Amino acid sequence: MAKIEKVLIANRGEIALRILRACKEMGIKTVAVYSTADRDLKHVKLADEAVCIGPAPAKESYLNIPSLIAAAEVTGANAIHPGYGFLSESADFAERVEKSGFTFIGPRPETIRLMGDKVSAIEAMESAGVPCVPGSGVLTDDDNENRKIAKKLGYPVIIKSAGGGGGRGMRVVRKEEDLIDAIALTKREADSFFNNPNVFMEKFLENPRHIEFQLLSDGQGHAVCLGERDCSMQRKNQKVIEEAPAPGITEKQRKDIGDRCVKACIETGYRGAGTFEFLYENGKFFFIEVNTRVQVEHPITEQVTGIDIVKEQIKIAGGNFLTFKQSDVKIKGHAIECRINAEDPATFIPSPGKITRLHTPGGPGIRWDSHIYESYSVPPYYDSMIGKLIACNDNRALAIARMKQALNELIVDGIKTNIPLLTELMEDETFNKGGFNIHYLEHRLEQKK
Ligand code: MV4
Repeated sequence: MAKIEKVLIANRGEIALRILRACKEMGIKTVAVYSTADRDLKHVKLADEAVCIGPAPAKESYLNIPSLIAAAEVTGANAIHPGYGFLSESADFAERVEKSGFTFIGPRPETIRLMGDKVSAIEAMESAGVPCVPGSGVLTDDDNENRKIAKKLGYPVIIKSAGGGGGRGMRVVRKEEDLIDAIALTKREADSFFNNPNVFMEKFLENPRHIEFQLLSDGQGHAVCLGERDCSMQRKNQKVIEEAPAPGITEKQRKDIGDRCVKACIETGYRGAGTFEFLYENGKFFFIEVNTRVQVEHPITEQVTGIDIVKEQIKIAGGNFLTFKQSDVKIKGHAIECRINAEDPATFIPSPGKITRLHTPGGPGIRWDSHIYESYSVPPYYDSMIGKLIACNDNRALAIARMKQALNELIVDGIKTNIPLLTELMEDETFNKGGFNIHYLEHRLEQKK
C-alpha cells in the first residue's frame, strides 16, 4: 500500500468535513468533490482542491463512479475515502478504485462483498463463535422444507434478503399459512431491489434493543474492540439518538462479545473500521450484520475512548499496524448523540431551505459535528441530517443534563428541525431510565396521534 498523501473525499455534508479535519491533522492533502447543488459546502472551501463531479441528483454525482475516479486522477489523489452512505459499502466501487491504482480507505472489496451478503456474513460470524439469531441458510424453493425450518424455529419468524440490510426486504411471518407467500414475495422484492433473490429465515425477536460494537482491525493480525453503542431510539430504521456505552451492559458482556468480534476480524482478514450489529433481548446478544463503513454515530465512541476512528481508518489504509492493543482501550464517561434533521418534528417531512439564524452550543463536553452555517441553504436532494450534537460527561445522567442544556442553546432558524422532538425525548421518563427497545419511539409517536 502506498503512503497516503492526498485523499479524495467521496462524500458531502458533515462526514466530508469530518474526514477533511482528520486529513488536515495528519498533514494529508484533501480533494473535495461536489455536485452543482453543493458548491457552497464548507469542506469545499476548506479543501486544498475541489472538483465538480456533476448535477445535484446523487446518481449523477456522488454515485457516479467514473466521475469520482476521474476527479481522483486529475487531482493526483492517491486515496479515496467514501464516508458513509452513497458508495461506502459498494464492493464494485472499492474494486474499481483499487484497479485504478488508488487506495480505498475501507475494507478489501472481497470483505465488503462477504459482509454485504447477510448469509455469508452470518456463516463467518458463527464459525468465529459470534452468537447469531437462530436461523437458516439460503432458503430453497421446497415449501415443505421451509415449513419444517419455520416450525423448528417457532413462529414468529422473519424472512430477510441476503443482499438486503438496513431494514429493506424483510417480512415477519406469524402464522404457518402465511409462510410460503411471504417467502415468494420477499424473494421477488430481493431480486428487484438487490439483484439477489436469495432469502433466509430467522427467529423473529419481538422487542430487542439494537446494540452495535465498534471494531478496528489492521488486516495484518491485530484487531481491537472500542466498545458498544446503543442505537435503539430509532424510527423506521432511522436512528434518532445514540449513546455509548449501552445502559446496563457489563464489562464482562462487553469483553465477551468484543473478543468474539475481534476473533471474527482476524479470521476474515478484516481491514479497517467495522461495526458489528446485534439485537439484545433477555440478556443475550444476537449478531445480525456487519457495516463495513464508518457510521454516522462514530463520535460517541470517539468521545468515550479518546480514539479518532477516522484517523485510524486512514492509518490502516496506509498499511500501518494498529499502534494500541485491547488493554489500552478504556471506556470513560458517557456520550449521547442527537441527530439534527431538517425536517418537520411532527410529520418528519424534510424541510430544506435557507438557514437565517444559527447559534450552536459549546463548552465542556459538547461536540457539534456539522457543515451548516448561517445563510447556508439546505438542499432538497440528499439526506435531511444537517448535523450531530454530542454531549458527554462522567455518567449518563450528567450527559443527559448537558444535552438538554445544549439543545436549549441550539438555534436553527429558517427551516424546521427535529429539535423539539429531541428536547422532549431528553425529558422522557423511559429514555432517562434507559434500556428501551427499538419499538419505543414508534409506539410513543403512535400514542401521541
Ligand atoms: C431483526 C429484528 C428482529 N428479529 N431480526 C432491521 C434492519 C436490520 N438491521 C435488521 N433489522 C431487524 N432484524 C430478527 N431476527 C428486528 C429488526 C429491526 C430493527 C433492528 C435494529 C434497529 C431497528 C430495527 C427496526 C425494525 C426492525
